[in-house]
Amino acid sequence: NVTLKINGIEVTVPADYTVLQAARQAGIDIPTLCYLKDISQTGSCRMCVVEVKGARNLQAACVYPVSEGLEVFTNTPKVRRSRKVTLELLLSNHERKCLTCVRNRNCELQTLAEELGIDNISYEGERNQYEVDDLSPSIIRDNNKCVLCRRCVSVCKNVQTVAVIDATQRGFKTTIASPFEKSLAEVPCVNCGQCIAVCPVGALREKDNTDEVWDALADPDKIVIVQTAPAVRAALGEEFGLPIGTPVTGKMAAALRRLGFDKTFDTDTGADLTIMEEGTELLSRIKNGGKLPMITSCSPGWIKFCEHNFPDFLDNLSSCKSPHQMFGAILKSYYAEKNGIDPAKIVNVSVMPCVAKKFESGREEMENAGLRDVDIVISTRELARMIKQAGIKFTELPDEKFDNPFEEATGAGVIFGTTGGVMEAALRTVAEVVTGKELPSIDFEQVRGTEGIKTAVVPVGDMNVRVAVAHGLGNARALLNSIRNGEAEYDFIEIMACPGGCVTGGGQPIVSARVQMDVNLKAERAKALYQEDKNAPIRKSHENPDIKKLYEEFLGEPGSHKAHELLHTHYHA
Ligand code: HC1
Ligand code: SF4
Repeated sequence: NVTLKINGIEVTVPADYTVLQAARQAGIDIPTLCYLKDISQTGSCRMCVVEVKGARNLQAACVYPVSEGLEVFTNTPKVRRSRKVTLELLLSNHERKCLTCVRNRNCELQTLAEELGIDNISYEGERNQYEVDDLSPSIIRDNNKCVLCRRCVSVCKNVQTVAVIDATQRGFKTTIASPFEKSLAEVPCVNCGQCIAVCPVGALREKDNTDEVWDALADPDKIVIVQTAPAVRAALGEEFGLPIGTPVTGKMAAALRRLGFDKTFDTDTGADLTIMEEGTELLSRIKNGGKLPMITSCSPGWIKFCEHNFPDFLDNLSSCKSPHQMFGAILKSYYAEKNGIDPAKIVNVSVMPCVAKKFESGREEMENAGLRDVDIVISTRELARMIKQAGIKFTELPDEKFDNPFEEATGAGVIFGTTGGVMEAALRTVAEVVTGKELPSIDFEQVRGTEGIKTAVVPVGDMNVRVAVAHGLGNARALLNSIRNGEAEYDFIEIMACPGGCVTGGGQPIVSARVQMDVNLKAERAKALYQEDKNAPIRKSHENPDIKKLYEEFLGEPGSHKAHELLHTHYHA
């Protein structure tokens, strides 16, 4: 530890802290813009400048290390003037359409303007004009609102190792763009949306599909069925002021009903179905000398990353469609048949924590008998917007259940939404199916937690199954390279494109850099899901009564011909 003085007050902090962290501990917020914990720490935006005793120039607090006896001043006239000039210059080249901006009232630039007391912009001058890139099915980039913080560049390059965006040109002409000014739709962007999640302003946003949902809801000829992904319930409440990590499953079901959906189902049911199919596939690959390791295929950002960067692993992908696609296919077949509904009248809407799901649902593989498995995908943020637009007071809603059938999915289904969850759900089922015996404990702690790559050897009957879990594409790349190079061998791998898994997907509520200094988003949201799992009356996918019935009445066995027709696909180069 070291002791320093901030604004004359002594504070003792760990020796590896920056001045920014030390001030935060002392209860003083230093404004930041380009800084984002674990992602971006360059001091380039100059918003966090402070005076350091003995130093001639102002110093960037986010990179300035603490030291014994250091004296720092965060609020002198010189500091305030410098920050204000920096911010006014930024604002003068910013399209200030706050009222119609998707980030209105959740914008770090707006907050800074308020906190720094900007009441006039004295540098009104020439402004760059850019065309909005809206060709991607998932992401819209509007450089007129970009503040050049480079947080998106950093997450895309360093965390995801996709690197399809970077700063181009110099000086006043600097922009963030893809090579040759191409659209994100024309480069190997995987649609993960992590760039949206880190953007402090409205320069990056999801493609909004809520109008299509409103239109379907208003059409008396359509039967509009909604399903919500496991991770949505762990974060939707944040949009309505509830603390991070508050599960809102019951209120969410109530809100969806009030929005006018004809049926409200839970993607967790699809997740249980996926486990039945994927578990069967794994056992068959192990027994019959099929391609190993088998790798999970529910994360569409990961699938696209694999197609672009690891085509030699495409046969390792499980042939299972992702849970919401499987469930969509079941709704337009089994459910339609059973209820005498013309499947062509069904509009399947998926609410996902993910923007890559918008891309996935449009893939040619994702259909049956000429009907799309899923028709419209909206993100958690878009659902929150719809609820607000409908004037529904979310926090005052009663807790309601999903609709019948598929009313109650299992705890295994719900943990799909966090890294390690698919693996744990699969192990619960595979181990019991193989041995025919109940497991003494179904908590696979080895694959939980936010470590980038987790590995374990799990006894399943008389086999030892070697498993690995990676989240974030940089970790996936490292794991796959170790297999390519012959340094490691596994039987079964879970990969999720987003760091943290779906709970921190690119479609989830956006949390400011300041809040993220103190809160581990991944862990807090995951807790909500583990809590729901723990309280679930049924915690194993193969014990889900609706899924059992689905096999009895319709699909036959897991891996049956019919199951393959509806629920599986093949990704090829
Ligand atoms: Fe996910 Fe999945 S867990 S991919 O992370 O397998 O998006 O939540 O819905 O489909 O179930 C996302 C989450 C989600 C699918 C499931
Ligand atoms: Fe990079 Fe993902 Fe953003 Fe595409 S969506 S630009 S891959 S961070």
